[in-house]
Amino acid sequence: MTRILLLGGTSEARALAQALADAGLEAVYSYAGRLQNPVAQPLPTRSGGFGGADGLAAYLRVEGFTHLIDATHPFAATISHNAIAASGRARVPLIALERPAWTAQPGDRWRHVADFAAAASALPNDGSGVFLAIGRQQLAPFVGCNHRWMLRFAEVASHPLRDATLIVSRGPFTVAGDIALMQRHGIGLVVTKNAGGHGAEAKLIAARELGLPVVMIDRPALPARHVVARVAEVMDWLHGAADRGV
Ligand code: 3Y8
Ligand code: NAP
Repeated sequence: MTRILLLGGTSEARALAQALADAGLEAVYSYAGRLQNPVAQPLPTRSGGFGGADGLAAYLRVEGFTHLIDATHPFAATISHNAIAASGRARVPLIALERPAWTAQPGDRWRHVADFAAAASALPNDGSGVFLAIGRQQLAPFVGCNHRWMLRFAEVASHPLRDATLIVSRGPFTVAGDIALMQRHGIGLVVTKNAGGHGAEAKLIAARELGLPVVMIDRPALPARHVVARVAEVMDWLHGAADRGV
């Protein structure tokens, strides 16, 4: 009997949840519990950490899951490491659904950096307006930088930056909306994670149309695992596994 644990938190995870529900497969959608009111899902949900890889492995065993799907954000590296370890310990097959990284298009002015500290070091420190579109968890490296910040969080939260305007919105974002936002706040540069997907790419298209430079933070490296980019590939994997009786 197939019973799936889906580690979510992205628009792709929501699309996969709908496909699993439509296929009548038994599945549970898992949130980290970061936000007060996450998007509703067409599956039963659970929220909160598992207590590391061992906690996740125990949860898989005790709850009788037969398949583990990691559809978390490319920058949610800890849970993805834990999913790989827990899959081995609990002997539950794992597949990752991960959208391809964004690649620069004609007209883009991107500078790739390896991490958040490198992004802070790449800034001009000239007091200009910067759209720091990375959420709230990784702001410490930017505390000493001399800029007028525009931040965007999914929910109201405190932050360590001076001279900052906080926009609270979880998307979906539009190009017109992000162009208007950047013009209204006199933005001269955008900092973003290479999240990929369509849920946050509006700001990149807006920057291109405004001719603004983008500091693009590359994804953290993850160990080898079975990764696909489309919901249909996950469904094929599940049907294939079911046919093989795993
Ligand atoms: C809790 C609840 C959907 C899912 C929507 C996607 C799109 C909007 C892009 C910008 C960038 C940012 C942030 C962002 C995106 C989608 C997608 C995506 C970036 C939700 C969700 C949860 C989270 C967690 C939240 C973080 C924050 C990051 C805001 C759900 C809405 C900035 C990432 O403690 C915190 O406040 C943590 C907040 C992690 C990063 C940060 O460090 O602040 N996402 N985002 C999930 C959970 O509890 O498990 O899943 O519906 C999901 C979405 N976030 O179905 O439409 O799919 O990429 N989310 C970043 O990319 O830098 C916004 O503003 O342009
Ligand atoms: P993270 O740093 O990789 O994980 C930190 C801890 O949070 C994990 O060790 C685990 O706790 C718990 N956790 C994370 N995702 C979980 C899930 N889906 N279900 C249950 N527990 C989870 O994660 P993060 O970057 O904070 O992201 C948290 C959530 O927000 C994820 O669902 C992710 O998909 C979503 N999200 C993140 C970003 C981003 O920029 N990071 C962007 C969009 C959406 P335990 O160790 O106790 O098990």
